Amino acid sequence: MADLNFDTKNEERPSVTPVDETETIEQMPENPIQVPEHNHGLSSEELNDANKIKVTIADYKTPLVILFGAPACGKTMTLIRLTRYLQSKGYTVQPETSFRPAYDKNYREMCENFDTMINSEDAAQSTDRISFMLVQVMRNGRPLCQILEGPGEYYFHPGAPQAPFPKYVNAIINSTNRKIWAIMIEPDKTNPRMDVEARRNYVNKIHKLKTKISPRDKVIFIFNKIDETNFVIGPGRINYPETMKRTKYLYPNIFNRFTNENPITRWFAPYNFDFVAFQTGDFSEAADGTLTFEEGHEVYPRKLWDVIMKHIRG
Ligand SMILES: Nc1nc2c(ncn2[C@@H]2O[C@H](COP(=O)(O)OP(=O)(O)OP(=O)(O)O)[C@@H](O)[C@H]2O)c(=O)[nH]1
Ligand SMILES: [Mg+2]
Repeated sequence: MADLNFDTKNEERPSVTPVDETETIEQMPENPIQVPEHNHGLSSEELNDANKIKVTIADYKTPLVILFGAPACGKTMTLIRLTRYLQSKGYTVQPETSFRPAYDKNYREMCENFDTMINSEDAAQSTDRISFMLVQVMRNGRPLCQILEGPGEYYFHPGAPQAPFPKYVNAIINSTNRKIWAIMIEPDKTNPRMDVEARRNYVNKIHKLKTKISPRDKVIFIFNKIDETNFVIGPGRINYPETMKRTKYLYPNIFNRFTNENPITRWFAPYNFDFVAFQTGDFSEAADGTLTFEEGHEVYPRKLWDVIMKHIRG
């Protein structure tokens, strides 16, 4: 049984597995597992075994942009910032309702309240509730790409760094969609779970991923939380050489598997990925303890979107 299900209209694809709609974690308060707030919506079976997680990518032709990164590196907020930017520029960004099974009430509510959530200033409202999200970006009714956001722990778990990817991640890796891997990194001291050892282990996980991704896929490294570094000269004006140097220091050997092997182009383009510095926004704690979000400068999502579009076009 594949965890990644495709459009049932296509006979050759595995179909969505029927599920017991009554089985929700809300109805199982006696569940002994400590469930992180943002995993609400997963069935008890999925919570007990990540290999049971079911996702469906109905559109297996439109390219997939996968936000890949450790817990709390900023995947959800990146999706939110990018969505806000795209909507302000006249793009349609809408969640794919079929992505999660019907028992995931949390997902259904996220789909119904997507615009409100995207525009909320309460950062926790969005990041705690959004666990899985697949959105479609359209321009003039034409789909351009789908952006996939998932819990970081299923890509890299600092407490279980050797854990293999759950089945659904492998299924996404092996899906027929053309893929753009947006691999996220961040400065040190911005994420308590990502200490020196965790960052080294994360590099290993990225290398593992590299062995699985298709040569026609593209890779973008997103250095998020750039506002927490000294490399910002002005909005969007980044000291890129220093940011790269810092990345190599914080994540030793991270780019080793991404060197450009082309004998001609490698002299002026040593790597085969794009590198984008990013800031989703400013986060401040309000008097009542809630974390408020103020979106960052537009230049960041604009540049990121430009790079994504470059890869979508070819
Ligand atoms: N300084 C700064 N902090 C950020 C930025 N983006 C995200 N953060 C912080 O990182 C936290 C986690 O962001 P999320 O978007 O929820 O992270 P995530 O990768 O979705 O995390 P998981 O869902 O647990 O995998 C936020 O609550 C912010 O505190 C940024 O651009 N700058
Ligand atoms: Mg998240």
